[in-house]
Amino acid sequence: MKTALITGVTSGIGKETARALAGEAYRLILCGRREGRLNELKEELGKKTEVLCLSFDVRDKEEVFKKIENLPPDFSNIDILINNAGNAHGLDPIQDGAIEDWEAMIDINVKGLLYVSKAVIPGMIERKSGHIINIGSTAGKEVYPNGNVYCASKHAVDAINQGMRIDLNGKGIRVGAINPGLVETEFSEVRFKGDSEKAKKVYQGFEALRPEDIADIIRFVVTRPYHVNIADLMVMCTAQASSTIVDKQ
Ligand code: NDP
Ligand code: 8X3
Repeated sequence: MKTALITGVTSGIGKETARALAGEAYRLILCGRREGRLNELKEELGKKTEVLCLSFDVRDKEEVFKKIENLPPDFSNIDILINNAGNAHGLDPIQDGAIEDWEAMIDINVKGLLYVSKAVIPGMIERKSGHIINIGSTAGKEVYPNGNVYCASKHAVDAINQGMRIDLNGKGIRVGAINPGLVETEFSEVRFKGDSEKAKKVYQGFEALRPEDIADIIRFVVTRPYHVNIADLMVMCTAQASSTIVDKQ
C-alpha cells in the first residue's frame, strides 16, 4: 500500500484529492490547520483506508519538520507528496496591496511548499522512489490585473517544480505540476476575506471547474506506470481561454 501526504485537505482541491486517493486505497496523511475538518475527513475516509491527520501551518518550519520527521512507522515512507496548500490573499493593484497579504502568499504558497518538500525529499532519495505533485495555477503561467503577488507566488511554484525535476533527475523521483484555471472552492472566499457574495460572483455565468475535476486528474497522474511522468499539466474549464478571457453568459 502506497502512502500519500496531501497538504490542504480541509477544503477544495485537497479534500477531493484525498477522497479520490482513498478510493485507490492509498494510505493517507491528511494535512491542514483546521483540526475539526481533518478529523471529519478522517472519519469518512478511515472506512476505506488507513488515515493519519497531521495538523500544522506550512509557514511554521519547526512544526513542519517536527511533524513529518516523527511520523509513526506505518506512515513514515511517503511515496506521494501533493503540495496543494495555498491561497490568494487580496486582489488589489500593486500600489494598494497589503503587505500582510503579500507575506501570507509568499510564506504559504512558496516557502511552505519548500519546507514540506525539504522534509519529505530525503526519505524519497534514500528509497530511490517517490512522486511529487506541485499544485501551481494558470496564474503561474500568466499574470492578470491585480494578481501581482499571487501570480508571482505561482510563477515561483512553476520554477520550483522545474528545478525539483532537474535536481531529482536520476534519483527515482517523479516531479510534476498541475496548473488549474478557475476552480470553484473556498479559494475566492479566502481571497476576499470571507465576503461570500463577492466570492460567488467569480464563478457566476459559466461552469467553472470543480475540485473533483482536479482530483480526478491527480488520480490519473499518480496511477500512471513508473516510467510515465506528467511533468506539467494545465487545465481550464471550457468557458475559460486565459486568466482574463472567460465566456460569461
Ligand atoms: P481552498 O481555500 O478551498 O483550500 C486551501 C487549502 O489550503 C485548505 O485546506 C487550507 O487548510 C490549506 N492552507 C491554506 N493556508 C495554509 C497554511 N498556512 N498551512 C497549512 N495549510 C494551509 O482552495 P483550493 O482548494 O482552491 O486551493 C488549493 C490549491 O490550488 C492552492 O495552492 C491554490 O493556489 C491552487 N489553485 C486553486 C485554483 C482555484 O481556482 N480554486 C486554481 C489554481 C490553483 P487550512 O485552512 O485548514 O489550513
Ligand atoms: C487560481 C486561479 O485565476 O483565480 O489560481 O488566479 S485564478
